[in-house]
Amino acid sequence: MCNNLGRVTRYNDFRAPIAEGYFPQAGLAGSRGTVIRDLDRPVDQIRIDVSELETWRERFLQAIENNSVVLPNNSTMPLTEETGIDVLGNLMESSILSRNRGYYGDLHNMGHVFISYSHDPDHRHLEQFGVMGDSATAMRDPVFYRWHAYIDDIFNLYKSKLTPYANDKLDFPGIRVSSVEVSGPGGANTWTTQWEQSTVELSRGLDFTPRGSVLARFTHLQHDEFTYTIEVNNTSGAATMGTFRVFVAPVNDERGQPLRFEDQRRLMIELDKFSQPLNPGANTVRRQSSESSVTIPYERTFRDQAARPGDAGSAAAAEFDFCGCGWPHHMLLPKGTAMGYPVVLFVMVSNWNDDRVQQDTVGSCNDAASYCGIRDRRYPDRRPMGFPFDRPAGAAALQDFLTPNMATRACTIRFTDATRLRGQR
Ligand SMILES: [Cu+2]
Repeated sequence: MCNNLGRVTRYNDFRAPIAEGYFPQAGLAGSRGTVIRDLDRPVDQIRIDVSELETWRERFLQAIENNSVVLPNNSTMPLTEETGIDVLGNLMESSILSRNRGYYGDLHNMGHVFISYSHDPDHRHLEQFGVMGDSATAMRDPVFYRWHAYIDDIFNLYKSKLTPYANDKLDFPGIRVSSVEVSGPGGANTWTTQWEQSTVELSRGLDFTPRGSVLARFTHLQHDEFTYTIEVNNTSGAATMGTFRVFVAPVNDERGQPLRFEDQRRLMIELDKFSQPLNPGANTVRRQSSESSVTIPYERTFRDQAARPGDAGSAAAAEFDFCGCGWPHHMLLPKGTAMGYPVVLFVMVSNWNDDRVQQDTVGSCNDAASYCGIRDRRYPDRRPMGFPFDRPAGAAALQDFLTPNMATRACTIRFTDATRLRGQR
């Protein structure tokens, strides 16, 4: 939206041409108008019809409609408010955790596979899979966002069947958030972004043997680091612990009209989540953007993959890979615009005693736990991912949704179309 694009049109008609087909050798124009087709590629041991994908989709939607899933012995298991989303997630991202792989198939991943072979479904052109077939490259293809918009929509369909959170689920009696603001080089409540040019060593990733180092220079988005300041009044008379949940969302739609809350909540971006002791009385909580629970440091996003220790599949290799999980920190904030893109900052303090998960959290690389969880442990929050925006609410506007333990602040993201070299100011 900062680039004057509309929201993504979901890809939900598997018989329709994909208008923005992407073929790396030819760029965006390469395979415009491709339709996914029945796959028969013995060389990849893949033989599956598009109708199978449609059958899985129908069964998944039926599970949402019935609020229950069919098990392999043909009995049904209800989806509960506590674990329903996990059951559906495990059907969608098919693995041994799926309750019925034979029946519900492998919808999300096979969508990628169908699209990635749409240019050569029967291998007659001896082509390999396209970028959608590998999670390292899928985001290059515009259809990635259309496919995921549809996956999101399916889950939202399930969430829309749940009762909106009542005040007892949202409020934290005795805890009042009187204000939230951000400060940084742009001043109060103005975030600043620009381009940054970096150099990465690529020689290890090439399939020819270079004589020396191969340095690639690339330009990417970067933001100036900032600080949240949150004023919290604890009137409960005792010290307590709060979970701080920080989000940002656009204010207007593509036409510049105010977003309805139902649309805005689905555009909420989680920026951070952390727990913090709250003394009786007034508390000023400060938090640095670099501490975000959704991101990993720049250095880890671009680290040398050849440094992976141990053999493939070993504990050391798995630990290395887990440490690579997390949103790239340089992309924490949306790009913004030169004029200053209007957004709303949201913070909520929920009761940590209701949120916490009892477990020992040994291990490293827990700094992006919001998106990645903790390795070999339970997800470290009893509330659903995206809480409190994971389900529809009755409110017409964000302001009507707020309970006293929440606060918002109108902010802008100001983008400067200039490039600075990494490591220099
Ligand atoms: Cu995907």
